[in-house]
Amino acid sequence: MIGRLPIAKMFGVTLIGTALISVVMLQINWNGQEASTAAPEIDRLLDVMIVLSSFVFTLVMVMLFYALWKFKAKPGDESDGEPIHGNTRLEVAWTVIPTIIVLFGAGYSWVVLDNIEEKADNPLTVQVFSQQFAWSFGFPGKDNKWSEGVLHVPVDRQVQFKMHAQDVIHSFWVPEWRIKKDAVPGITTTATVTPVKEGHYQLICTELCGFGHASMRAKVVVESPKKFQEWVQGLERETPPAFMESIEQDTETDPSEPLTAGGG
Ligand SMILES: [Cu+2]
Repeated sequence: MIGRLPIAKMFGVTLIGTALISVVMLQINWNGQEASTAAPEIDRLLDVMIVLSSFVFTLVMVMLFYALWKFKAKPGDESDGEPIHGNTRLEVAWTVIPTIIVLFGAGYSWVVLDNIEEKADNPLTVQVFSQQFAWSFGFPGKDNKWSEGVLHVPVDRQVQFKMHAQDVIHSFWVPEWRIKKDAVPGITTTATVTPVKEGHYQLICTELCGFGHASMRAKVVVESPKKFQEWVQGLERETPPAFMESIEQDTETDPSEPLTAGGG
């Protein structure tokens, strides 16, 4: 019985269902505005994943409802179901199709990650210090300028954020930039972002780090390079010694880069 499934019809219904669900799902702006070079690439990847997931979901639903309708017991039928000894074609199909989908997703994600993390010629390095429950930032230059709770960056220039967690694991996330990166005690992790839209954003801690986690936010301002320079020069405080020490002590996750102290 199972050997004579109406494959062509079921596949047709699946394609129509996939198209309908995809059209609805792709109308929704899931991630908000795109404010970095990485954002459109990540959103495109999400769109492709939405279409693939819609296909898998519809295929499973079509087969489920077909089985419910086709193999339903007649009223009063108390007998056991027909013994089934497998179906080679079906088993090959449900192994090969998901394998192709997963390998495609992995390959595509790899390419996107490679693109968005590519190092630009003259990136700005900003040290990011996270602690329960606050963010602060160290800027390049001899005097180790330091800002608490407010991060300014220039527009259209790549920024390499070097994370230094002071206590537990935190995570750096500006939704409009899409990039998310864990700050792990003892390790320097790096988030690479090129902001492309001036404006005000919010840096959110996205790793549950204790009682004050929900309020662990910082103000982000993307502005012209000139305004950014003025703002950095206007900073009065220097990075506290304990934070400077954490820069020296943390190990880099990318062994090809030497340790840099003081945001140089
Ligand atoms: Cu947190």
